[in-house]
Amino acid sequence: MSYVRPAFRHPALPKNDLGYTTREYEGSLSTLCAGCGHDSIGAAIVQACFELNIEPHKVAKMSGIGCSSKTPAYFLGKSHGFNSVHGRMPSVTTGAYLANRDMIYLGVSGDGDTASIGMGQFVHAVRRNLRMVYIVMNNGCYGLTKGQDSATADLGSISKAGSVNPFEAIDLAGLALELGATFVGQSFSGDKDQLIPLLKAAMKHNGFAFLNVISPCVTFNNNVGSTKSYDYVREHVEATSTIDFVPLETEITTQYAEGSNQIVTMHDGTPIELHKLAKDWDPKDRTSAVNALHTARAKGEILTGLLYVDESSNELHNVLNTCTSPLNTLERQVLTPGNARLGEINDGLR
Ligand SMILES: Cc1ncc(C[n+]2csc(CCOP(=O)(O)OP(=O)(O)O)c2C)c(N)n1
Ligand code: SF4
Repeated sequence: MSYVRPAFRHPALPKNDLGYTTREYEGSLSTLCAGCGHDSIGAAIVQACFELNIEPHKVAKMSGIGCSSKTPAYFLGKSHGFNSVHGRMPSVTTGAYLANRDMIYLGVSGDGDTASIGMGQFVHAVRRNLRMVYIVMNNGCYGLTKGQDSATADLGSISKAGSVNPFEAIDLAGLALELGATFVGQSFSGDKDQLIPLLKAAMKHNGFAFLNVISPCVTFNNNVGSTKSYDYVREHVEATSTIDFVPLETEITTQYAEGSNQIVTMHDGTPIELHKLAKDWDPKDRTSAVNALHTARAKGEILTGLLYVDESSNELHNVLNTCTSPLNTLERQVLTPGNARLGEINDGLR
């Protein structure tokens, strides 16, 4: 069986401003189980990058280990990629980002990859506010190693084998908010109308953009009693808002009832328009977002949408005042300025 897509494409496929069709943003054929939520998230990434007119070579796909971490092979086949070690995606991305701030970093992880072995790495990436999109494809289990409960499995959730999970779940969106994340969104792989604009907004964010996406594992965690099955999630999802991503040059003309919509301006000036569904929640107020999450959890709901955004986010390179050019573009003279300069630096440290 070949996993390479045929080169044929329909001549009438729509093109974006760069003259590319979605084919230029696809990867090789997926080897995941048919119906796996992860493939839907990959398809949403393809569509978001197509709509944002992103040059594929400007993207670096970073991942750890797991079915989720395999997905970068199935989207953006013309982009850079680094499939790292289990739980180590954040540190590898930090290194790449510090060496080259000009790329768009798309980090893909699983709930096992992030909430267990990679937890220490994850919290520091949030804290440092590096400019990346961090997507957790959250199925509540370790899909690649045959479906053991992960640390995001809900208390009382029943596995395919019939065992009841005795532990409280780690809420990654809540944790990211507590740690000071400057962009926190939550979504469902089966809701591409919400996921695509969320991904676009995340890619425009000037800092760490966290997206926790519930992504059912059809093979090991889609049974009755599982709180990460398609049926359960569809029945319990509660959207905080719907989002319209407004291209920079387009005037916002739609009218909504007062108090129901809110404009968020991304770093490059791009406005996104949130149509709020929950009255007492403000996406620019961290405490309000934390409260909304707690309230939803108490009611057994899964809150989705853009939960929180800090428009004035100050990303890592600005904080560290680092070199503006990618390190691989620096000439030898800049990298080795000579003994006189070294002497000045040493004198400054005495
Ligand atoms: C250091 C190390 N420990 C354990 C494993 C085995 N392992 C591979 S994937 C995985 C968990 C995958 O779960 P998750 O990150 O949730 O991704 P999913 O497959 O569910 O998408 C584990 C424990 C490994 N590859 N490396
Ligand atoms: S085992 Fe689960 S997570 Fe892995 S590809 Fe299959 S459905 Fe997806």
